[in-house]
Amino acid sequence: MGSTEDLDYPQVILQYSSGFLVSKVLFTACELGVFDLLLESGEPLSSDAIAAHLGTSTTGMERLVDACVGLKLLAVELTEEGALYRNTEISNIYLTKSSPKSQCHTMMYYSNTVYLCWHYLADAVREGRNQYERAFGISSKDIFEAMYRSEEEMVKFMAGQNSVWSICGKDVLAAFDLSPFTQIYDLGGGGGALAQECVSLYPNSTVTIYDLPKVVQVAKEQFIPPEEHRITFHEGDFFNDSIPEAELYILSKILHDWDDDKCRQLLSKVYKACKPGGAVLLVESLLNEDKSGPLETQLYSMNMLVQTEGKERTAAEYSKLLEAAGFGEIQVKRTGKLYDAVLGRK
Ligand code: ASE
Repeated sequence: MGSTEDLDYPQVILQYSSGFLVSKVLFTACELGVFDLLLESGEPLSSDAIAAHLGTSTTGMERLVDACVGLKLLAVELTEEGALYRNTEISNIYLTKSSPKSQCHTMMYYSNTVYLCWHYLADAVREGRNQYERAFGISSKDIFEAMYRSEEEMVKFMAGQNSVWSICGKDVLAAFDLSPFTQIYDLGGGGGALAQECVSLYPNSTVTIYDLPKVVQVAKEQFIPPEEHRITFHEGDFFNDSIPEAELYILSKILHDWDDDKCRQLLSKVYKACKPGGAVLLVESLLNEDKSGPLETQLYSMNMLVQTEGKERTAAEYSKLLEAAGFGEIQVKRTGKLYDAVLGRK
């Protein structure tokens, strides 16, 4: 147990209370294209030059880049011409739009959608439900009707969801040897970044992205290159339409959107469709058994409260859901990164 000497408690509380300020600085620098400009320029720039290029005020930009230096997202050097700013390695890799590991789309989704829902966190806790009605004035009867309320919102969500797989995709797919399964369905596969990681890691596999028709349309047109013949598509609603037979079903960040009843319903359907000897792979951020952490997962679970009908769960909770649907030989692999893997067999 930590004693009061281990941590400067007032300091910790003040840091926590300004956490959202940190997020907004990061989001704003991304949104305005500060990191993109400093990558493209190839040389350090003054805050006035950054402001001029991006069409912002000089007074605002100076404060934004200084705060980014404080966060170690930028580095500053004092020269005769004044302060010059450049990207750090982290921002070059994760915060520039052109980087293969870019997280900019996640930043935009958090800044423009998630952030607005979190304004009503107290209401969400009081009522135990998501906050689309308060945040956006729309019904939340069907959460994906609400989440995909415009094509723009849907594309932002798909792009954001895609970007995490450039960081954790390999780990969750290599957690188990999936090479015996060649015929794979990615249920709710969205923009298909995980499917792309899957066919690259398992060259003999073909992955079918099963998602709502409007999602599949956009995935085909904007996310999956037409020459990728190992990825195919199936338009449908996995609660109301049939699920075709396959050897492996991937449910990546699907069960966390739904309550236990809906999860059992979906898993039973998957079990019936699954070939004997086949399996289901759950990709989720796992809570500790006593729910004492990881903090990131606890926060994601709060986000599931404000945005969905689901929650983040422990490995035992997912195992129970899988067993209730008929799956056995359940194996859990923690990757040490944000997302983990649970495999159940038929
Ligand atoms: C969902 C995933 C997410 C539904 C809504 C969501 C994410 C953000 N909003 O299945 C990605 C995970 N990030 C967080 C903060 O939960």
